Amino acid sequence: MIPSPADVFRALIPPNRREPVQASAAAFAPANIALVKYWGKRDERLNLPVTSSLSVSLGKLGSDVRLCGRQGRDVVTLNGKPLPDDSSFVRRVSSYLDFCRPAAGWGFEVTARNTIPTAAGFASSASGFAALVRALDGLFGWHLDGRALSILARLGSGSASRSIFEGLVEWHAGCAADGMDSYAEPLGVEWADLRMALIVLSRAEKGIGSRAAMQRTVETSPLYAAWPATVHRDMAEMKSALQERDFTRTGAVAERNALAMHATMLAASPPVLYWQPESVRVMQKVWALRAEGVPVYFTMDAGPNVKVLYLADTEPAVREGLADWEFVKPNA
Ligand code: 2P0
Repeated sequence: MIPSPADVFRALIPPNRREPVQASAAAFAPANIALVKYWGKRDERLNLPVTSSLSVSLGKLGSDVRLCGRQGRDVVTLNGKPLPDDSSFVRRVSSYLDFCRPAAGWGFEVTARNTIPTAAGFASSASGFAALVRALDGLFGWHLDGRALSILARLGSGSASRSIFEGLVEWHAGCAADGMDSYAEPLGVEWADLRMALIVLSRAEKGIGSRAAMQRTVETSPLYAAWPATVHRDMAEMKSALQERDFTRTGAVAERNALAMHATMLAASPPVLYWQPESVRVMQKVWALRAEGVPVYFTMDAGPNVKVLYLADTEPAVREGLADWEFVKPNA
């Protein structure tokens, strides 16, 4: 029988660690941007992906979460604003917290702060759930290892499995029905000069969330059949490019993988289009810079903003080329 998310929690959390060991706990987790994307699930309840994926974390850009217990319902504050109980975010967080309430009537006070624009395709659910899992680990004294934390974070949001770690991270798709082999881990490659900048085009909430868009793509896009093989090939080439610190190949694979993902979702019915005219202008500018000899590549996720990939020594040329737009550099 396929386990429920509650069964996964029960399997991973020691039975004698169901009560808080401290009054409150806080944790940070970085956002991450995929260089080879996760798009499509083989199991919706456990957030098990069709394919593996690979990301780079964004250093100090991410989510801080502070947690403490309280009597009664959950109270969630995001970026200084208390959220209404019936907001979709609170409902999602509360159903996740249901897996670890010590007793009925036990609530949580969750104070989350994102250092990255929320819900504009900058992966705040990934860093948010990863930070929440780390804070729960502290509050209850679970002392879980990275693999277990990654599995628990995945139950909140697939890409959160990768935000448990810093740097270059691979999320193994796994094949087990219970998902115990679907977790992220560091790739083991350090590349200090690799840079990713965020070009902020819109801080507005996106029209369709990635969860629904992913499902629609899997169910209706005639191009989805080609996606697993595309990712399989891109993962192999990306890993070899990263191991060799080959920037041209790394950038080329990241860019083509992102474009293939967007092409696949464009073919869904109704189509899923996250690009704005300004997104296309940035992509064309990146291509123009490359034609002038500046090694710079882009990737895009489920939102209109564009992320650019370059090496530290070309930063002046990249900043100058993209000076028309707001340029957010992690770790700056
Ligand atoms: C990624 N994205 O690999 C891909 C690329 C967006 C585009 O993972 O339903 O919020 O919570 O598992 O992780 C966004 O999807 O989806 C995402 P759920 P998630 O980063």
